[in-house]
Amino acid sequence: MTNNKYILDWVKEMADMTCPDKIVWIDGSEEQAEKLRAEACSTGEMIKLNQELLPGCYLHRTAINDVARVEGRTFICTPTKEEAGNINNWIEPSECYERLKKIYRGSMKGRTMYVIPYSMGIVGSDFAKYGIELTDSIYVVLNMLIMTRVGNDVLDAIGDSDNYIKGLHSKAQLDENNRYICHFPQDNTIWSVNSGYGGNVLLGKKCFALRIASYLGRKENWMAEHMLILGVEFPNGETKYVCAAFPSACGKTNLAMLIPPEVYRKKGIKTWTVGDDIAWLRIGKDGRLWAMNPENGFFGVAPGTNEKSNPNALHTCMKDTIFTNVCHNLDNNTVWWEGLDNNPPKNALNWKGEKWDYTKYDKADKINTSGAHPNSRFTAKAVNCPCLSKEFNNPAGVPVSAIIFGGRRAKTAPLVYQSTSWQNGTFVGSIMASETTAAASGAIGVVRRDPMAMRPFVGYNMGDYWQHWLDMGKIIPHAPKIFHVNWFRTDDNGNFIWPGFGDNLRVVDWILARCEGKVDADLTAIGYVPKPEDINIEGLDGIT
Ligand code: SAT
Ligand code: MN
Repeated sequence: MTNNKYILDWVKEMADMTCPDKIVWIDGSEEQAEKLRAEACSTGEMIKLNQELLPGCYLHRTAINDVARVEGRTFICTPTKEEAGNINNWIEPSECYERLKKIYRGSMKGRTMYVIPYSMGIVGSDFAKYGIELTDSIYVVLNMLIMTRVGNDVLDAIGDSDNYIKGLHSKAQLDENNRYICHFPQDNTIWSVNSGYGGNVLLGKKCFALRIASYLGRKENWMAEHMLILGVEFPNGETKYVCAAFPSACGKTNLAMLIPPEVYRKKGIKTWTVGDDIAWLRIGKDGRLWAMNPENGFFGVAPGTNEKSNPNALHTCMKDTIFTNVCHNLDNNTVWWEGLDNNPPKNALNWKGEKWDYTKYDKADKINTSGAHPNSRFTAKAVNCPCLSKEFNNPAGVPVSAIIFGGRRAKTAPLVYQSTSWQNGTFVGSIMASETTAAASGAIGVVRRDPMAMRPFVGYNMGDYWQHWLDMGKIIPHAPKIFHVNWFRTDDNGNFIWPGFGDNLRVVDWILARCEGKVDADLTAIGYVPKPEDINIEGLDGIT
């Protein structure tokens, strides 16, 4: 534990308000985690899966009304509305605290409050930032143990300072009308109540590592971005890194873990995952931009993950994984989701826990007819990923050659183009748009503007965020080049034109060649576009 007076006083104050029966400090030990897993299984909060086929794996179902981030209930509580900007929801901080206190009061009665000290980034490193999450959910504890670095060493690293992010989460009654995900950037505070869904309650993720961190980054001259980090190793042994920002459920995990096409593998080209969702970017001593993944695991979308689309993700989630809202195969006590294979289980429960009849599946009504919820997830450990970069635990991160923006666009946006400068690249990021997915509640498939894939995640005014991008451009001596991609263009019959997945490396290859000045391009009104012969399509069927 700790003698830190700030922490002890704050935990007491929060406990006095929420009235838990007891308080348990999470120490990061396997022993304690195992006890919590057993307790969650005994209450039905989790189901232990077939330990021969899926060792260390569990299934959890959220409440039916609680399956995605709720952007309409997410608030940036800065002293003035102006600071939060016109894209974020805003409540004045003291008013928000008062409103939420009423909901929190007594909400943990009959429950345990868990105190989770966690680090975003390598504990003790210059780039790490620390948080403590208080929660009444074992599911949250077990997910945080996978997604972040948890334990007493974090308390040691905080020492006697008050420099940590104070997160309070209570499931309360899971009442969607009183669901609040609130951020108080000036107070280093996050309050989340009445939800049990990942993105709303794993406070180290979007709440801290993007919303609060983006605010801190602006103050401290660095950037917190919704980006994967991918390494491409060339036969000469050199590895180049790209960061790519796509909205939720647009394939960041797939690109981060891609397997090179055969022609590339034969040449000895390899790819390595550093991160699949969040990048913290800082200027290195060498004047380049360096990226670090603050997380320690993957909270990936299950549906569509299969041997072909993402074998590395599939392998990663075959052990030590918590599945959320997937389909439960009762014959062998394993899990299934749409797009895993063509063998839907005959004897199964759907994501709601009801008997499921796969023959009734209707693409137009996935929520009610699919086995797995379209936003069902796996929480898996980074160390179990077969293509994890050896730089994953390097506290300095990796140097970034290119930044890639992209969205899901059936029409309009071409496969790839390059901006003409950092300033122009900032503009390209700012005009990003994508068709909405199941990762957030609301209509699906509607084109919406999503600047830098950060629309739901900027912890302050979007205009100031763009200014911060422009300002950073002025102080990074060797800035990465900025590109835009779209894997999702369709033909007149609605079929994808580009094969995607591993073949996306062909585009990344061109991008890296551009960064090295190895390949020419045509300058157009939107930026540089490749000469057709410069995208390597060797071994690709049907593309001419
Ligand atoms: O639900 S999360 O916010 O954690 C994942 C995502 O939407 O990108
Ligand atoms: Mn994300």
